[in-house]
Amino acid sequence: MPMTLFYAPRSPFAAKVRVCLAEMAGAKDEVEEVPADPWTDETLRALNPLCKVPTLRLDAAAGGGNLYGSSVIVQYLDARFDGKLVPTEGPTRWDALRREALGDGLAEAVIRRFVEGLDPDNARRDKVIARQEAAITAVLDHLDAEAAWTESALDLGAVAVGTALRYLTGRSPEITWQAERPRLAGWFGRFITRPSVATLGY
Ligand SMILES: N[C@@H](CCC(=O)N[C@@H](CS)C(=O)NCC(=O)O)C(=O)O
Repeated sequence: MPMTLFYAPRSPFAAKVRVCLAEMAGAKDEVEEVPADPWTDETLRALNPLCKVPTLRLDAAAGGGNLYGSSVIVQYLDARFDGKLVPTEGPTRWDALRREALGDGLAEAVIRRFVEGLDPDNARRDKVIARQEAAITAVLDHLDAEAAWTESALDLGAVAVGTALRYLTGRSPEITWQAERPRLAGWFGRFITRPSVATLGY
């Protein structure tokens, strides 16, 4: 039985894992991708106490069990399939993981801003939204300013940034970020044409 990756079509964290999977030679055939709604599908909780996506159900070759947390899942797959998306040592490793943290934080800020905006009666709403927007702006500026990474081979950090930008652009189109950040926008334009991204759907 292959491994199973439970994902939600709109989840940026699940998209990060799915893009990495598609970028790893030989890995995609070993993992069945199954859509799941973490908000309504409580069967997911038996695999992951947090009841979140992405969750990866391992196969017998791995001794069974489950992995969760998009970074943990990608690092597992990279090690197992020699995916070369997670540098194993040296400054490039920490740089990739640091950039992954920026991408994850960007996605989290976009999600939190959206969710807070759904509740007009929340007294803390404006303050929380302003804090998320400050983070979104600062992360975008930072990624554009350190744009040397956009010339390097794709790694986990770049995928995390790309899938977070894709989520930002779809979820919050009113945040226009591209014109002021041409290097980041240019890289993102190329990222979304990669087959691993273009075939995500949604
Ligand atoms: N840090 C986790 C975040 C995963 C996450 O928050 N997933 C969301 C979908 S984008 C989810 O499943 N939410 C359901 C919930 O919060 O109960 C990761 O990197 O995988």
